[in-house]
This record gives sequence, C-alpha cells and structure tokens, in this order.
Amino acid sequence: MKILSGMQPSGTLHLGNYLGALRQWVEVQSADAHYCVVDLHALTLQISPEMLRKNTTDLLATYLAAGLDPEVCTIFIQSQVPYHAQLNWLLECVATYGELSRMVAFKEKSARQEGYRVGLLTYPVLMAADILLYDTEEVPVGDDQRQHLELTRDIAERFNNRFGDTFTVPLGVQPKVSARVMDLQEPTRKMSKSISSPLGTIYLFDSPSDIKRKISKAVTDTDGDVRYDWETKPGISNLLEIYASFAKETPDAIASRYTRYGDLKTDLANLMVENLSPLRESYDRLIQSPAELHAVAERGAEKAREQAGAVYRRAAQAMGL
Ligand code: AQP
Repeated sequence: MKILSGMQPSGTLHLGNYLGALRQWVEVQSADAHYCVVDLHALTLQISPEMLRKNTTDLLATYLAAGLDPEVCTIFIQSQVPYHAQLNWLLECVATYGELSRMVAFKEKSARQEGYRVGLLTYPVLMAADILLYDTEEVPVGDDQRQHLELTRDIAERFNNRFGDTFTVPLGVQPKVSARVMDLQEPTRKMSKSISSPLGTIYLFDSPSDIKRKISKAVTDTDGDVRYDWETKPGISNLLEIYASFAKETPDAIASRYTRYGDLKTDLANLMVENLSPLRESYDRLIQSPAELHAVAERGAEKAREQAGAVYRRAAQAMGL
C-alpha cells in the first residue's frame, strides 16, 4: 500500500498529533511509505527562519523517536524535493478559488489573523501536491484533515478527467479512537498547536509531573458516572478515548471498570507516562546527533526526488508542458 503523510514543523507535537497521526504511521510503515516534514507549509505561519530550522530538525528527531525507521520507509523534508512546489503550481491552475475559500481550517485561521497571506488560502493545494506526487493510495491523518483530503480527491479526479489518467485518487484513513483528541480544558475543541491552552494540551515531551497535573485537572462534569457518551460527557469521553488508544481496548470496556473519575485519571496518567517516557528519552538522545539526522534527511530526499520526479513529469506532460 502506497502511503504518504506529513506534519508541519510548527512547534512541539501534542498528544493529538501523536495518537491521530504519528502512531498510525509507525504501525503501517513499509518500503512504500513516505513521511515528510512539511516545512513549506509552516511558511504560512509567522515563524522566524531560526525557529523554522530548529523545529524542522526537532520534528525529524521526533519521527525517529516515535519509531519511524529510515531503513524501512522514506523520511524526508518537503522543501528538499522541489517537485512539491512545482506540482503545487500546476494544481493551483486546476483548483478553484470557491473550493479553497470553503475550507473550514482557512475560515478559522484567517479569522484569527490580521492581514493573512495568500498561502493560508492555497496551502491545501500544496497538500494535494504532497500526496499525489507519490501515487499515494492511503493517507493516515487525524479527523480534522478530512475536508482537505476530499479536496485532494476532487483535484485528482478533475485533473484525470481533463488531462487523462495521471494521478492515483487517495483515501484518508483515521484511527478507530483518538482520531480527534480534544483539548483537556475545553473538550468540545480539538487539541491544537496554534491555540495556546497550557493546561488543555499535553505535549509529547511533557515531564511525568506535567502529564499527571494536566490529566488530574482535565475538565469533566458533576454527575460522577464513568460513561462513554460524547453528547453529554465530552470531557470523560475524551479521556476514555485517550486511554483506549494507549491500552488498545474500547472506551466502553475501560469505562466499565471505573466508578470514580479520580481513579480513571490516575491510571490514565500512569499509562501515558509509561508509554511516552521512552519516546522522550529517545528524542533526547537523537537531538544530540544533528549530523545523523541530516544524513537521514539527505538519504530520504534523494529517494523521494526519484519517485516524485517521475510523477511530476507525467503531470507536466499531460498538461502540455
Ligand atoms: N487534536 C487532534 N487529534 C487527532 N489528530 C490531530 N492532528 C492534529 N490535531 C489533532 C493530526 O496531526 C497531524 C498534524 O498535522 P499538521 O502538523 O499539519 O498540523 P495541523 O493539522 O495544523 O494540526 P495542529 O498540529 O494541532 O495545528 P493547528 O490545529 O494549530 O493548525 C495531522 O494528521 C492532523 O490530522
């Protein structure tokens, strides 16, 4: 199965990025899987060059710490494969302004920024280019990316209809639980990198004491009944999904073992510390070896350029270039 996914180097990953995306990537890695650090996407944010460079290296180390293996799959940095930006332009001439302006992420992010730039409107087209360049069949992403995935499918189908069969039309795949991890303080809003919520966001490399503190302060409700029910109990349901995701059980099975919120929270916090500590230790080790990280990225980009070049040429030729 041909797979591609990526993340923006826009800061330390949170639990949603891990459970919704990165952990699935590790489970399905193979010689046909491509995972990239999408640094071009991060240019849509207000980010200094130094910070972007640091975040890019950090994210690469995080991929490896989480278990992606460069001997098994292709790991690369998007900007080191120029075909992404090149195919982006071809696809911008296929996508419409109307469909881009209907993207929920664009509406939400543009409402929070004054003088937002054109890239915020068009980055879903770049995402389509990222995916289509690798003849991707499946894209493992969190639930918040569904609309962008639909757009990618629409663009691929429109291109194929107009210029002949060129692109594989990909499918988005989400994990069964924790496809949308919610903010611990505001469980009706997704956990997010760009909205600051110090107690509501668990970062992948939080210390054990921070994880325990944030879980113990997570918003629940007053009826005291441990039940998996998003409609009336979003706070508890969020914790049950996170628990289920780490324990590889169903949220209902976990709920049936608890009668008190406090006990559920204590066990969940311990389980998280147990699962996340090895990642943090591995990251601390990897980040000390920038030359090794650089070599992984170089090797990955070389492999990615070969694959992406062939698809880019196919698309360019189909359009008459
Ligand atoms: N809360 C979440 N639950 C499950 N999955 C999530 N993802 C993001 N938030 C959650 C998934 O993580 C990947 C990150 O992709 P990205 O780096 O492009 O970031 P993003 O989609 O912009 O989400 P962030 O990291 O929270 O930033 P904000 O919301 O601030 O833009 C994707 O697979 C995404 O689905």
